[in-house]
Amino acid sequence: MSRETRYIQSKERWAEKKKAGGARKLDIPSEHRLPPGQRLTDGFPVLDLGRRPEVSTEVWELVVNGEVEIPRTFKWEQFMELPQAEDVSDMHCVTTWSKYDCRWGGVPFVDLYEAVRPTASARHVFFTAYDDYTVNVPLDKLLDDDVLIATHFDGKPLTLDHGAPARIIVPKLYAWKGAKFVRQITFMKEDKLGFWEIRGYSNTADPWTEDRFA
Ligand SMILES: Nc1nc2c(c(=O)[nH]1)N[C@H]1C(S)=C(S)[C@@H](COP(=O)(O)O)O[C@H]1N2
Ligand SMILES: [Mo]
Repeated sequence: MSRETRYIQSKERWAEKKKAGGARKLDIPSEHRLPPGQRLTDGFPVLDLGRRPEVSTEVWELVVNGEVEIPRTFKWEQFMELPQAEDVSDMHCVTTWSKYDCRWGGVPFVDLYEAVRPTASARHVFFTAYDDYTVNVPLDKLLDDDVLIATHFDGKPLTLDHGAPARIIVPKLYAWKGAKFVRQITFMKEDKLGFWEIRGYSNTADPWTEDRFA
């Protein structure tokens, strides 16, 4: 599938979800829902590098640059003017916990994509966070209709523990692929490994094939 087709399909699916009233509980039978080697948790574990940067929305900026026609630096108010959506998805951490029915709210990645217009040569995306965490994701994976730059969880602004003011959610990949406290999104021609990828974690990170380590 071409990138353009992927992007258009994703936009259409987001529109359908919005029409259907936004977030719904996923109704997948549980035996098909938990990836191999995972355990279901009721709580909401916090995983980070031991640093929780307190960045208020007054000073927060999101830089979007690299292989794009329109590089942008969003202040909070400008970012909130982008289209907003809610979506419910499951979260799978490589340390083996999974959490069902996470209700995230924020800006669909496809809408950010549309705002900055990545060039035809953009293939990879590199995320940098306010705690200096970094992570890389292929652009294709980010065009799905469940990828968000989330600012809300369960209808409330993100707490610091969970990545305030904004974090990336890529439900189909292990959760380390989604940067909390996101500060910069760089579109690139070539791939570049992030914090955990350098330390031996898988670059593809597919929970369904237990693709944990490289
Ligand atoms: N900036 C930043 N983002 C991050 C991490 C981190 O340490 N720093 N940890 C990752 C990992 S390993 C997981 S499982 C999820 C955890 O999100 P949570 O703390 O909201 O459960 O965030 C991911 N994003
Ligand atoms: Mo994780």
